Amino acid sequence: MSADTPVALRDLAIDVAREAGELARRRRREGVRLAATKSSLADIVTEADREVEALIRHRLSEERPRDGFLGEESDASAGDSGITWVVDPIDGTVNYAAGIPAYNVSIAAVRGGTDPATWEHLAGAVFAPALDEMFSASVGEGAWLDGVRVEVSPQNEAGALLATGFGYDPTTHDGDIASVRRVMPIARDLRRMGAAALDLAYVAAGRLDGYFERGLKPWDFAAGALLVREAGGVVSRSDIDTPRPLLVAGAAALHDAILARIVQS
Ligand code: LIP
Repeated sequence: MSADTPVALRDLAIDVAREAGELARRRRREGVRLAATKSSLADIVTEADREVEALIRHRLSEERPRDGFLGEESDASAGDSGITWVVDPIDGTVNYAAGIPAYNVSIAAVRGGTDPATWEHLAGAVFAPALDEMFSASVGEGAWLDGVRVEVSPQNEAGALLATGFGYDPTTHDGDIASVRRVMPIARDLRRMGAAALDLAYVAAGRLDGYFERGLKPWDFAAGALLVREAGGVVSRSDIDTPRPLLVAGAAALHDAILARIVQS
């Protein structure tokens, strides 16, 4: 059983994310089959999502049987170690099903239960199999991309390169597009990659300057939020008592500017 230290938890997350990502990539090459739809016809789950989460769950319970588990595709289980694994087996599922390589395996270890408001982020790994890139972090030890330390980007005079996302419910799109309209005056351009953990990993690595999205699930941001914070950035969640909390991430000044433009108007 691995130690409870953040570094040991990070290293376990890296190992399991890489193994799970290789499985996801193999299944993608073999052909992806839709298993079901969830909140809407657009909210899909593939057989690979379920198989990859089962592998992750098995490997983590083998190594740390007393930990809790909160995953996108299976029932939550409370542990008694005080540590919970928060897992998105394939983040960017629609991309994955369409053959777009912007997908990842996101694994985070938190101290606390299934409520993100109680979490102390300990460690996380975001692995992008198609690009063979491993982003990782452990609290107090910085954020890393394939063994190289990364940091959020400084203010850019040309404007911020931002990313956002839209939910699967078409009735929410007008409001999200209104938020985009309010933020664009401080942006150089906008990306919509369809994988929240990758958006957050790219903010941590300075590839994106900032990111904002409403309605993310805990497994979408659990690992990526730690990456951004350990890379010197700020991640906030507001409107958490609404059905679609707002997550904003970036260097402190840009984070504040994005949040002010979305919330104040
Ligand atoms: C996705 C997020 C993305 C968001 C999608 C969806 P999934 O997660 O990564 O940022 O815009 O609506 O929530 O469903 O691919 O795990």
